[in-house]
Amino acid sequence: MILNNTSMNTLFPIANQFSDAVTEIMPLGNGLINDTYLVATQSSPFVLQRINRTVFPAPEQIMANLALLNRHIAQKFSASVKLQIPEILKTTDKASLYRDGNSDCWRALSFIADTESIESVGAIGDAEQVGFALGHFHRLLSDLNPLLLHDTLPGFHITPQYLEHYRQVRQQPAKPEDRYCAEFIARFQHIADGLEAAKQQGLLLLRVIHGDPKLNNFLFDRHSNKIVSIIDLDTVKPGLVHYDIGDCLRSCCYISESGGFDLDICAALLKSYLAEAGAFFTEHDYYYLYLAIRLIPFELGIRFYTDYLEGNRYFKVTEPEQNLQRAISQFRLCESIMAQEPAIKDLISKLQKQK
Ligand code: GN1
Ligand code: MG
Repeated sequence: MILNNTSMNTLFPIANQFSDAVTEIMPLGNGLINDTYLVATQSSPFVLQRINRTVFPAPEQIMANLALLNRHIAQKFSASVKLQIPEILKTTDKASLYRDGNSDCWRALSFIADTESIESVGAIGDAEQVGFALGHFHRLLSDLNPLLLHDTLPGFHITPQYLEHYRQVRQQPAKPEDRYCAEFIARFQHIADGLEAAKQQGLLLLRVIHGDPKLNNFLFDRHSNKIVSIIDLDTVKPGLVHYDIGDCLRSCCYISESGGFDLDICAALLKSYLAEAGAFFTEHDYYYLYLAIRLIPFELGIRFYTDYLEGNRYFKVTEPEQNLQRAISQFRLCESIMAQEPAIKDLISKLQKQK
């Protein structure tokens, strides 16, 4: 994205709320919800974000959760903490958020220097790093009462609700791509309930989750290639770690050439995840892993397809059919997962035995 002079002119006064030494502002990352910029200053750079108000109705709650997370991690023995998370930078008036003339909400976060994010897993070592980092994140927060956190996005990852909403907006499919999505959802709608039913029955417990641990939310140190940070913490809230594991695997195991699911990456990632977080994994947690791996791409496909039907109101697009194409990719990934069901289940049971 190139920033023209008009957008630059509107961003400078906003960035100046957080620092009086701003020199340059550049777009950062490729998130589909918030707008993110890197702000260079005469001292340290920082990250400036406009929080999407349609998606996150209560930005104060996001900031309160992030502050709690930072306090929780800060009181741990520092050598036991292997991940940094961004810190909140206050406005010159000491506020966590700045509301501009359009009532848009802006916040600033510390920038984790000398790191990079990746868009696809290049080597098994990357997958091991991601598994470790997600497991470590869950472990660091496993002694934080999830009910102390606000639910910043009610309904997030509650698949039956996404399905219900889809049913309300669905139309007669117009083209083959549409028909593929509609038929896929109709055929597999029975899988939507798995995790929520287990949660209702008390088989899976609420824990503190990240909510959006896709590959590019992990930051690798440029020199060591080790993950040193996890970002995008707006959806940290009470939930099932299974949502996180499913989301992390659907993004890391996606094979761009074929659209399939890479079992070797899955094996490496789960193994290192469990080496870190396995201590709190119960029999039920293991049992529901396969269902989670299958569910989250199905859910994301429904979310993309519904947004396409509703005119792309939630996920940013650069062309009108992009959410339809994104939905198809998720459903194809889900198909590949189902085709490998015996192998994935076998892998999970081997990991459980190694415990
Ligand atoms: C959204 O904005 P971004 O890319 O960090 C979405 C995730 C999806 C992801 C798909 C709050 O995250 O759930 O998995 O797009 N975040 C929210 O790319 O809905
Ligand atoms: Mg996100």
